[in-house]
Amino acid sequence: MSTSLFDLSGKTALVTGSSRGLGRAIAEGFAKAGARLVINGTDPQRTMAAVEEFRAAGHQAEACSFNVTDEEAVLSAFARFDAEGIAIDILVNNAGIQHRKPLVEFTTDEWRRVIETNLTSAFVIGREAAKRMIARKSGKIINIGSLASELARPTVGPYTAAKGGIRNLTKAMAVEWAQHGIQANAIGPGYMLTDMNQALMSNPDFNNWLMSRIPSKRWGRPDELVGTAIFLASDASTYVNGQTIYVDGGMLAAM
Ligand code: GCO
Repeated sequence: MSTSLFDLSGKTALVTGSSRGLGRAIAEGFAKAGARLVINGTDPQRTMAAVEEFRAAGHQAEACSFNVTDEEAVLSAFARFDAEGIAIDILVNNAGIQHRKPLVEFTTDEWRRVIETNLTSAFVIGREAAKRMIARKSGKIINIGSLASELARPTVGPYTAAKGGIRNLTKAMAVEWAQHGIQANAIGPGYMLTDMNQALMSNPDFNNWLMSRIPSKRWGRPDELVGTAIFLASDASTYVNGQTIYVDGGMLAAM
């Protein structure tokens, strides 16, 4: 039973792509707030290693390794949850990839891979989670967007299209599922210190440009998403729906 607005005790959270990066940070924050975690990743060994670390820290965690673009694997995962009585109270659609090059150089298959991983997977996993949340008249869905949900920059066209889709998929989820006690929202991380951005961090020209665009004059840390994620996953946001909250050091506020 929740004892405070931000307490996730008694809740089970599935965070896709949570063996590392932003998903790992969010999952760790949820665990510290009392949630049981279902850790997901494409690599079973890395996923299990993460689960062992959660358990060593005294948290409840289990592994569920699947590629979010593999619909059969997603359906099998939810069949397992049903069979084992695991109710996913909180879903974070975090898994995603980046692919940078001029739009005219992308093959259609490369386009599809980014769209499938970053957008379609959020629909498929969101649909399966929502079917069960509707039956329980309760649930939290948090999609991970990006500054690219609002703005574009050269060389990340497919990612930008996908993340713009995340912003509006979140609204679509909200307008259909809010009546069933589900809150669907999104977090738009700014430029965060993650493996995906390593190439950018080590590019002095990009880094100088970025620092000129961010009022906070620094990259964000993955743990700086945790407060917003707990807010959206908890009883503190029961009347918040369809929103994208940007955690970006003020970048979207600046001309
Ligand atoms: C890029 C980056 C960005 C960040 C983030 C910004 O190449 O511009 O990968 O997309 O990862 O999404 O909000």
